[in-house]
Amino acid sequence: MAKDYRQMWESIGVDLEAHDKLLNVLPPTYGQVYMSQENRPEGMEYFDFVISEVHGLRIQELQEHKAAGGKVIGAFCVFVPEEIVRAAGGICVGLCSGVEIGAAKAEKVLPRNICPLIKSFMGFKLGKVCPYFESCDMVVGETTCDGKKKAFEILNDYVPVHMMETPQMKREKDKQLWRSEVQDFLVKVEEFTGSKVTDTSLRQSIKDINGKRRALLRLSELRKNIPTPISGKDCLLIEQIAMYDDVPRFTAQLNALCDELEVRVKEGKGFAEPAAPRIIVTGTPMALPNWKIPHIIETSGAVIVAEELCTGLRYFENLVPEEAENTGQMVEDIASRYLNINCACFTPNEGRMEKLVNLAKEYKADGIIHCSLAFCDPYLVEANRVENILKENDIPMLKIETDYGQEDSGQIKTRVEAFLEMIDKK
Ligand code: BJ8
Repeated sequence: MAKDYRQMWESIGVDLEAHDKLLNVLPPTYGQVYMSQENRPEGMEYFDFVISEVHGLRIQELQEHKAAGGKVIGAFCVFVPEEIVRAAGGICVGLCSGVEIGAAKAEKVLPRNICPLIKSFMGFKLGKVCPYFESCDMVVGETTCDGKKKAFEILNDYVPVHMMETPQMKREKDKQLWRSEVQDFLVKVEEFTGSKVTDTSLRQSIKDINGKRRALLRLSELRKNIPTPISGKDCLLIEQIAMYDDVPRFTAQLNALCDELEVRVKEGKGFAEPAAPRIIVTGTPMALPNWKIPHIIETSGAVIVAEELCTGLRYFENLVPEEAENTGQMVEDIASRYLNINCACFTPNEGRMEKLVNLAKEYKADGIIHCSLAFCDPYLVEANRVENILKENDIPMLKIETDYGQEDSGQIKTRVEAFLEMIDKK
């Protein structure tokens, strides 16, 4: 980071000592995982810059927004409709929780054997490590999995949490419930920000967020080419940054990168050899800076062509219609768009199975790697169903269960290499 931001971090309540520890880990990891890649597109420079300033410039922007009377609202799930926050003049930031930090503090209030993502967000908050978390005026929680749902009750002692009841099924009555939750969220955001959501502001916000999704979809389309013009690791990074960067700036930068990638495609330039095995990763979200599995896959000779993850397609597929005339209709459109997300917290979750089979065809994938965080019941249990359906469709799959530690990296690498070898012989 070019500038010294310590004063700013201290003023928002960040524990500088704990924060230093986090910053000491990030740059070497980033250098090792990202800067070691060869032949990266020039347009990645912007995203490298964003990471180099991850706790600097963007936090400063959030603080300026707050100083001007704006609110910052944090979210842990792609079910939180960011259109509504933006329409009320707020900034919605996806809080990441992709690193083990503050575990000792988190374990004082949570069981030891809980999903690392939940432990991480609790550790971040109790340890006052994350300037994004410390910038949030409110956090939006959801009733997706049990662990998160109950953890939000505890989190509410430290930061105001607004809970949204996310249904577990997709029947008509669940859709109605979800629509009313989205409507209540709009009212809550209006009260909290003191700004009315108008037809005009909501329509514009829908267009802005759709613009971001279109750019991400454009990137995904380009990855269907053989050879794919960009690494999966770079795409995951872009998808992670999408959750907290300024919306129009991010969209413009990503579109510029896509322009460059289109030229690469025309010239037949790829990230890897055309014969490199093409892999889709699916499972639990890979929150920043969790790049462990993608790094292992792509340093084993394969290329990741899509992420069926919440830090991936689930975040940006499906747009909200832009033609609605009034806020009521827009709220309905937003609710239906979000209820299309195929999270394993739903039962049944057939949409995810169909999606995976189709993605494998569309992206000409040779195999799918199912990555689940330890103790995540919804994804770990659903992995078996995914495996059966992929088997029926003759799509090879490897199942990985892991956490944020690096101790199992060697063992996972051996399994990934064996999987790639098996695909190669098919
Ligand atoms: S829409 S995947 S972001 S809930 S990994 S905390 S499920 S025990 S993150 Fe998720 Fe929304 Fe679903 Fe996506 Fe629980 Fe599993 Fe942990 Fe999880």
